[in-house]
Amino acid sequence: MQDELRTIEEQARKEITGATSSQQLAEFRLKYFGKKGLVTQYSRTLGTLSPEERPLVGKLINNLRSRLEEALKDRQQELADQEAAAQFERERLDVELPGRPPRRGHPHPLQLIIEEITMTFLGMGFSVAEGPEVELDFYNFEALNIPPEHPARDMHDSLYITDNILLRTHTSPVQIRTMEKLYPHPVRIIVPGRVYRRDALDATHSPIFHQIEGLLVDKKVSFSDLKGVLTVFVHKFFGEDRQVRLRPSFFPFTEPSTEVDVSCVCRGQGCRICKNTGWIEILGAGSVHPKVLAMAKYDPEVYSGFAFGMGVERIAMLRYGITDIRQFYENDFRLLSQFH
Ligand code: FA5
Repeated sequence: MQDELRTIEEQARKEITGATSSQQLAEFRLKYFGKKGLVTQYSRTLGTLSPEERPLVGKLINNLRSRLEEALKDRQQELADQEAAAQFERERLDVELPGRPPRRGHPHPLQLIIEEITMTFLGMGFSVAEGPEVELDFYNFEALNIPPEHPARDMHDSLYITDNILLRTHTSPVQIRTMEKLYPHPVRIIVPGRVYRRDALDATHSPIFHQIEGLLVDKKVSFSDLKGVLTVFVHKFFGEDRQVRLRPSFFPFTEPSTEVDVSCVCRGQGCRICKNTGWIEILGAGSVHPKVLAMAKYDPEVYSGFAFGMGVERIAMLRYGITDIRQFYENDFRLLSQFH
């Protein structure tokens, strides 16, 4: 019997060591210690033994049982440790793996231009004013001396919402709104904003674009003040070596009116940007029309002023050498990520 028990123990130990899961260990327990288990069966034979043999064999069986239990426990622990180590390996985080940094946002090139121009005028004592993009016909046209049948309305192909409400075609209505608010105080504002026209989209036109309006109203403001302020702006924004040229023009809300050119980077040599003229048009301007002052209750006999309006996209195209206005709106990261 001793030999038999030794064989059982050897076999059992092999099975314990060979078990690779707790499931297999459970099966082992059943096979050896279950109701019909191999070791259990030996315990059952004790009754058939003589009283002398019984305690001896009983002890052998008990010892075998506890040795196997011990081995089983150790193997169980080993398997649990292995399982934990494997899980740890599976879930391991490589804390030294370089992260994926989120892409940094940055201002749109048009926003950069608006900020730079705004800062230049803030430095000259102007402040920023705003007005609605959905505007009354009165502010967009009538108060600016553009009555209903005036041909100047054709210059602004408008997007109407109702008979007398439209998307503003320029930032000039903010001139009137601000004068109404500030009367009788002097006015010195710039107005960056979005404007809308029924223009077809092409390389230099967009139905939605940006303007920056300027308005200065006070006593004894002359046309030469306009030229002075615009010259300072051009020197700051384009460079000290650039020249300013005023050409006569027409706007119903300014009198006299002018179109302002800046000398081209080619210094008059003639290039593609200036179409070989040596000059680039950057804005429209003029002395505020007496009728416009009167609309906002400023007495034209006492007050005078100047106003100007520039297209932000056109200026941004000049600054960055962009030849197609559509590039500003396409959100192409290859273009946008070049601006910081
Ligand atoms: C005006 O809108 C006047 N309100 C400007 C002004 C203000 C004159 C104050 C006098 C006193 P104009 O329609 O020319 O003017 O437009 C001004 C600028 O807007 C143009 O020089 C051009 O740079 C830009 N612009 C006009 N239409 C478009 C367009 N469809 N897309 C992009 N830019 C445009």
